[in-house]
Amino acid sequence: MDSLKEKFAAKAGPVAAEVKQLIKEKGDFKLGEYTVAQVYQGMKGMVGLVTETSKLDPEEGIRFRGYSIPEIREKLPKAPGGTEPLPEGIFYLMLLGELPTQEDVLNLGNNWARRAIVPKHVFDVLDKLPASTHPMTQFVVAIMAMQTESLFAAAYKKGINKKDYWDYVYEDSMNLIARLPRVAAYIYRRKYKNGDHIEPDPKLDWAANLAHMLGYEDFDMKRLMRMYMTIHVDHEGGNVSAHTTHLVGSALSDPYLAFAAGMNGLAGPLHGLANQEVLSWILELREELGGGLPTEKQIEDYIKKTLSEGKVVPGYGHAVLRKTDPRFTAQQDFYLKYIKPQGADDLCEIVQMVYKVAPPILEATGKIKNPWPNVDSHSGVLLTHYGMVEHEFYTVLFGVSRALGVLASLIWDRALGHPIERPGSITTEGIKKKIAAAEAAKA
Ligand code: CMX
Repeated sequence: MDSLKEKFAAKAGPVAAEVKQLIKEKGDFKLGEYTVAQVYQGMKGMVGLVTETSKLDPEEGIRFRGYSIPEIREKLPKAPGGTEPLPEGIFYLMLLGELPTQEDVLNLGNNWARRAIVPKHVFDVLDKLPASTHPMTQFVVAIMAMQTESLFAAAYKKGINKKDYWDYVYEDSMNLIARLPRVAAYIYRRKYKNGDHIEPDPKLDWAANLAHMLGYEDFDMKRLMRMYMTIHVDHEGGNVSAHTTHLVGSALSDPYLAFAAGMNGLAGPLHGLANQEVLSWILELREELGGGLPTEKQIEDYIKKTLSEGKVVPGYGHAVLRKTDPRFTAQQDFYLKYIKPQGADDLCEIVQMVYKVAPPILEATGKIKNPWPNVDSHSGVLLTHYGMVEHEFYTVLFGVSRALGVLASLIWDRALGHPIERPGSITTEGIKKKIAAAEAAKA
């Protein structure tokens, strides 16, 4: 058993026993009430599932096991000479609830490097797809093709004790996380670099190796990739990709099936695909205005035009957050710290201008609950700055990072013995009857 798994096993047993006791003793305790609006409008604010890895506060943003984004950027171990955290560290933190040491992240990185070999048939399957296939579709197809490797599915077929589910889910999750960078890089090089593939370098950390296999060798892109992979990992359990992975996993579908389902959700423009949409939106804005830096008034007019056409302004708004997303702020800080001192970048500057202009316009609509930017608002322009201009690929990077959070959660789901998820539903007729009965009782 690897050391991370040993530490997890030691932790999971007592937590599972505590949760069982909690359900037994306090199972009837009411956590809240919900409204007709919540039932119709995406269950916002309804507490309906337990997620151990992170918690989102509407005002303050995400905390991973209690640590905010600025705290994890400061406290998590860094690569030698590096200034941004290693994603290995946030996975360790989410899984165990403890900050890792430098040695812990090194061990985890080596563990993933040992598991990183992608079976050949996965590449064969990808090679059969038309090159025009969207990178997110290719990503999901590759994850599904890797499902042949599922240790959970194989063990379940033979017959396993419930208490051992987490062990196989752990193995599948670790293998998946280890292999995703190679798969993502293969899709990128196949689609955009004439299939000129780059072998992994097992001496590099997980995120730097991803940058290397994508074809970006400079230190700056590796630093960006470490931060990018760290800040996109998790956003508590209710977002589409996390919730879908959890839901599908609750049917004891193996981690490949569950994660692929989650990635189909991430590929939606209201969720992860927004990072691609933001870049397209900014480029269209620039093109329409003849290139260069637009004025604030021009940006204002462009936002109003977007709204008047019944479209969303991508990168703005959030289902839970009610302030600027700290993941946006971290990326803004990255721009101001590492890029701007070498010379301002036009697209990054446009993002800063939109940040100034958009919120009052969105607020003035009177219906948008959060007029502030989310994570997707800034990520594309940073990647573009370092030469990754293929914006259809951006959501795949989001997906590679998101694997760390949703799979850490899936391991916990099975360790805690969560049952199949099956919320109740109601018809509109049923709602009307309930309202009428309550009003009649009052009269
Ligand atoms: N531009 C235009 N209209 C917006 C808007 C935006 N950025 N954000 C919300 N609205 C609209 C909604 O479409 C809704 O309109 P209708 O009442 O006509 O249907 C209204 O404002 C109320 O929506 P809300 O309660 O404020 O927001 P939701 O919780 O329904 O949706 C989100 C949240 C993120 C889907 C939405 O803000 C949005 O579409 N933003 C743009 C896409 C985006 O950036 N998504 C990425 C989110 C982060 C991620 O998951 O990666």
